[in-house]
Amino acid sequence: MEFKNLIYEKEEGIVRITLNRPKALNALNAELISELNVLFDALAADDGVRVVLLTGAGDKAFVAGADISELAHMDSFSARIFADAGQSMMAKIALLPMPVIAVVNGFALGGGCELALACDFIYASEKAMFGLPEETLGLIPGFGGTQRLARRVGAAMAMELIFTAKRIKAEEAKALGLVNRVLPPEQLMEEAQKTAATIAAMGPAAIALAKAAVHRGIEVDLISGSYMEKEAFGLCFASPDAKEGTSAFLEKRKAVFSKT
Ligand code: CO8
Repeated sequence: MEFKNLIYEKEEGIVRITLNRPKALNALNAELISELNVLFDALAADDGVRVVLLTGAGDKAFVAGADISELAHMDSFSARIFADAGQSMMAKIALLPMPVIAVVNGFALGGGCELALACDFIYASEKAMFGLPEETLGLIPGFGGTQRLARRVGAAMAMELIFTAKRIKAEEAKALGLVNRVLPPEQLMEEAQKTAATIAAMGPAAIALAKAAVHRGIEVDLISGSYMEKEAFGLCFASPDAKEGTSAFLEKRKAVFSKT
C-alpha cells in the first residue's frame, strides 16, 4: 500500500506503520489522519496481519501533536470535524482484531500522546517524552486525551498533566502505567518486533477475542465484563486453535495454530 505521509511495511504477518513527516516531527495533519483511517479499514479486512507496530520517522519524534499550522486556521466547526476524524481513526485501533503496539521513539505530545494512548500498549525509548501541551495553545486535548489518559492514570493525575501541560520522561510515564516498557533507543524496535513475533505465533482468533474482551470489558461493570468474557471464551472453540492448543499440551508438543 502506498501513502504520502506514512510508510507501510509487512513481513511475516507483522505490519510496521511509520508516520512519515519528519520535518514537522510527524505532526498529524488532516491528510495523515485520513490516510490512517484508510489504512486501519484495510487492516481490519486483512486476515494475514497478526500484529501492528506504529512508530514515527526520524530519531526525534513519534508524533509532536496535531499539525499546529492547520489548527491555527480552524473555526469552531472545522475544529470539530478535525477532532471527529482523529477520534474515529483512533477508535478504530481498539476495534482491530490484531494488537497495535505504539513504538514511541521520541516526542509523543498532544495528538501524538493521544495516538499512543489509543494503541493497545506502548513501548518507549529512554528518550521519549509524553505530554498534553494543548493548554499552552489555548486548547484542550481533542483526540480522546481527556478520556483515555484519565482512564489510564486516574482522573487526578490526568488533570494535573493536562492543566500544567507538563512533559514527562518515559520512566515517569512507565511509573504511571502509561508505558509498558522503556528501552534504549537502539533496542526499541528490536524488542517491539520480538514481542510482536511472540504474539504472532498465537492463534489469531484467541488474540482477537482477548483484545475485544479487555477493550469492551473495561468500559462496563465487572459482572457484565465477565459475561462478555464467558461468551468470548465459548467463541474460542469456533476456531480449530482451541483443539490444537489443548491437544498439543497433552501430547507434549508445540502447538501449530492456524494462519487465519
Ligand atoms: N505541528 C506542526 N509543526 C510542528 C509541530 C506541530 N505539532 N511540532 C513541531 N513542528 C515543526 C516545527 O514547527 C519545526 O518546523 P520548522 O523547522 O519548519 O520550523 C519542526 O517541526 C521542528 O520543531 P522544533 O524546531 O520546534 O524542534 P525542537 O526540538 O526545538 O522542539 C518540540 C520540539 C518540543 C516537540 C516542539 O516542536 C513543540 O513544542 N512542538 C509542538 C508540541 C505541541 O504543542 N503539540 C500539541 C499540538 S495540539 C494537539 O495535538 C491537539 C490534538 C487534538 C486536536 C483536536 C482537533 C481540533
